[in-house]
Amino acid sequence: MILLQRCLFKRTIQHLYSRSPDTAKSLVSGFPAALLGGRRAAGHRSISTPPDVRERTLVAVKPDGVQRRLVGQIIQRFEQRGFKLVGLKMLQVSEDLLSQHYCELRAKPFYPSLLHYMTSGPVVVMVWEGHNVVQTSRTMVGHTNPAEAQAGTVRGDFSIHVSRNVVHASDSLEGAQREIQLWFRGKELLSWDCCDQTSTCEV
Ligand code: DAT
Ligand code: MG
Repeated sequence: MILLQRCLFKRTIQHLYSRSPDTAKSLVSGFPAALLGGRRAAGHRSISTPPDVRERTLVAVKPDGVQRRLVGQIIQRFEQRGFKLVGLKMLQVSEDLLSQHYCELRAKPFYPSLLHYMTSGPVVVMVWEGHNVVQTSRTMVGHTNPAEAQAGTVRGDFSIHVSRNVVHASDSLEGAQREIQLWFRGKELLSWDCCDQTSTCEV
């Protein structure tokens, strides 16, 4: 019976987290560790911290990918893997936004041609959410240079040259956070419950 209560309570809090994290935090802070599963004292992730399925990353289909009608296939790979789409838009990107996005590359000799290529047509930019999504997305996207990218990765399957490598994915948690804030306004990102969430990840 206690186990059932814990389970129901945990589910309620998780649901609340997806809608109102602040309310959920203040709610759980008033409950004893035992009711939350007894995990706090053992040093495991407690229910008062958001579950890591909320990790998010930025993925963009670059102008060459859009021109070659690869948007659908790229989205399909992330859906198929089990990640959740929480933001999506198509835009003609400005040089100003790009220079912030690629601020670390400004001194590189290829930077001017990178800017020219990235502003040559529309891009489709999206935010994906899920367990370990930053690192897994990088693996799915493949090596920066398609010549070295493994078959089965997006770049390994759809591209041959570093200057036209089809897709972007954030390279770290900090990078993802910075890039998501750069490309999206808060209200453009949706927190929603995906019906298969418990089938793709233990929450
Ligand atoms: P990644 O996109 O894998 O994170 P990056 O951040 O080092 O790689 O570089 C950003 C983009 O710049 C990359 O996707 C393609 C372009 N680029 C990188 N190295 C290049 C090179 N040597 N010549 C031309 N373009 C390059
Ligand atoms: Mg990069």
